[in-house]
Amino acid sequence: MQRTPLIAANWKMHGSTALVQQMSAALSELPPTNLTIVVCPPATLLPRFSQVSSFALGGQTLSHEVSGAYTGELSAELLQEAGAHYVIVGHSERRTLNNEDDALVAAKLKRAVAAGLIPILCIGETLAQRQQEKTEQVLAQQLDAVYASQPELLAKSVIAYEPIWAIGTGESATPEQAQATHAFIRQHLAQYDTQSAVRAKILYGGSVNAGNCAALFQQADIDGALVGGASLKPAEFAQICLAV
Ligand code: G2H
Repeated sequence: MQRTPLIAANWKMHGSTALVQQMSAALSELPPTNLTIVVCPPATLLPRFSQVSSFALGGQTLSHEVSGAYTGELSAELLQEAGAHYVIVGHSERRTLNNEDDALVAAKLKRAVAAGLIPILCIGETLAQRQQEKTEQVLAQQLDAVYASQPELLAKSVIAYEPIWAIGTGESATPEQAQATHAFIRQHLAQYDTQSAVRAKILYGGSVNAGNCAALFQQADIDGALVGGASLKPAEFAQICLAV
């Protein structure tokens, strides 16, 4: 791993004040390293984290608008006020369940960067797309939608490759599969900005756990992980952080 690693926890619509306390305690016991840890709880729990010296906080989505009559939405500034420095953008669950298309994802990422949040852009293919050997085409399209017309945003982004068939299924991509896809992503990013492509952190996500993370982290183009289910178990999430 050439770049400094980053591991993010995506709690999705899970968690509680008790879990905030347990996670804070578990992460505060980790030895100091160059690893960046980001915890993305439901937005209502962000202000419940009182001691965030050993890790950063992130939102799970944001509005592409600055402010206004958008009932139920959260702006970048509101997330920041609640303590977030990062925000997940374009998670496949948002793309599927909330009909977020590539154009909206691009607008959200632009808004996040403009406000000073670091976006974690999620991209990934379905099982059918992989079986039809369309993985690279799908990922290229998702990346082009964001960076082709605004390549300067790449230097301010983190990318997360999350094959949809591996999300919450217990079936992670093999380290070799993930590495091959990460290498393709980095090569594609070079079309926008060669220096930023070398520096970009590309996380792997999809059923990462304490048992499979070490082999993933050994791959040259895997710079960390976006962890869902296993991030709800503070001891296991801490183990994943120790394995990087
Ligand atoms: C993928 C991941 C976190 P899980 O969505 O973003 O979740 O680790 O449960 O597959």
